[in-house]
Amino acid sequence: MGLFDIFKKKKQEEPVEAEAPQSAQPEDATAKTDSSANQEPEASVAADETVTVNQAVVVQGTDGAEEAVADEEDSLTLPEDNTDGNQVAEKNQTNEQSIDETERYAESEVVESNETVVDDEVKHTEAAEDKTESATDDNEQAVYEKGLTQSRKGFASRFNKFLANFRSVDEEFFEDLEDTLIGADLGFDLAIQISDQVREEAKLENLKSKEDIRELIIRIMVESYEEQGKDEDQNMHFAPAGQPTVVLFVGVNGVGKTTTVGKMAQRYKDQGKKIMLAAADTFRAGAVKQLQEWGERAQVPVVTGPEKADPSSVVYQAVERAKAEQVDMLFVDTAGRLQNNVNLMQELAKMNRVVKKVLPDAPQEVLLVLDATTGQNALQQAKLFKDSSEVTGLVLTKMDGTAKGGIVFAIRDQLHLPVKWIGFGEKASDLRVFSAEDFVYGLFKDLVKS
Ligand SMILES: Nc1nc2c(ncn2[C@@H]2O[C@H](COP(=O)(O)OP(=O)(O)OP(=O)(O)O)[C@@H](O)[C@H]2O)c(=O)[nH]1
Ligand SMILES: [Mg+2]
Repeated sequence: MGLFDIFKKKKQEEPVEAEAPQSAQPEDATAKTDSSANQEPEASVAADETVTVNQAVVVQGTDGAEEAVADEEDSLTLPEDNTDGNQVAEKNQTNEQSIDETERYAESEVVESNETVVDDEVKHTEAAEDKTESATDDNEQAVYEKGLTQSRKGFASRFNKFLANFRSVDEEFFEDLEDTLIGADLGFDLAIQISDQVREEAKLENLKSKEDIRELIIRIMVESYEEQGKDEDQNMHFAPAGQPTVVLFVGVNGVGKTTTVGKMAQRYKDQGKKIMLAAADTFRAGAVKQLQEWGERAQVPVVTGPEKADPSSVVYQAVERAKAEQVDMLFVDTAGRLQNNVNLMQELAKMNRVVKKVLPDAPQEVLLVLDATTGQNALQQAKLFKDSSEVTGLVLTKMDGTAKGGIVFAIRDQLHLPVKWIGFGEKASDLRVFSAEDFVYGLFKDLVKS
């Protein structure tokens, strides 16, 4: 069963009171939903003998990295937009503050385009939203629906505005469609590609009504998303039993690395695993303390070094300790900003090598953390990290704070890196294993009738 069929089936199973009048035939309701994408990942990496290393060499960091850095100083740049996200004050903002900002942002997006939205569609969206308010942590789909409220509203209002102007499938229609998709963060290339496909199929199937066109667009978005993800491995990878699984968290400043480490520590601790954290962000004042607070909350040990220590030496000590104490998982929090971006990339590469010297098969995962609210900027960051570190997957944070869920489509289209985790808020339970099914449903459920 394809992703779009699963989506339609979920729509069909929705409680009736929230339904809008039907205009399309329901799909086959007997097939089973494939929930494999939402399973907890299994161990899969083969064991090798570990190699002991001369600690002094590693701690001194004699990799020649510093010289290389000088040569390459100006050859890499990160997008400027994110540079002030590193303020300590911002890190200390309360939940209330950040929720307020999120709401203001989403409201301004929606208000801007709501004028032309057809009344019954707005009511339909609101009814569905009320329903998701009661989401519990146990119900994965409800968590997605709640977390994607802003994005769903944003998408619905963009689409409804676009379709309110719909008269016929002409050139103006395609221009508006492309603008709508780009506005939703899908990126230029994907917007054009989807628009071309809509053009082809609308003609082929001779679709003319607003409802048919609406469903066609969503179907093509979902199907092309599914098609592009065929070869992506979304599972987390683990070391064989008896060896620590090492996970490095990388990404620019302020994207949510430390928070994600804390959330994940809590999650796996709750599953009965023995967890250890490494505070390898020795650059930013307050970073170690922030991680220690998460460590205390989850009651897991945090390996730290002296102030301004070589981050790789902290990593080395942590890996040695994790191995000696037979922990199941070691999560390494890294800096989002060093003296410059080249230093940052060099440092991440060095950490990777240091881990391998103690545990040749580690790190099992290098998770690049991206902030969904930064849209296309996040894509640029990802390209840079992908080129210089061995990123195995993505964590997409702050999904609750964006009105443009289209970034998930753009990531798959342009990066072909699997989104493994998604963050819907600041609490530990707000981090979820990424599920394409729940995501697609949470984003589009108000746009397609059963
Ligand atoms: N709303 C929301 N906020 C989040 C989410 N994930 C992280 N945050 C917030 O984003 C801010 C930055 O998070 P950090 O974890 O400190 O980011 P970082 O990448 O470690 O930043 P540096 O250490 O400066 O590189 C904090 O206020 C977090 O609470 C999320 O999924 N949703
Ligand atoms: Mg941090």
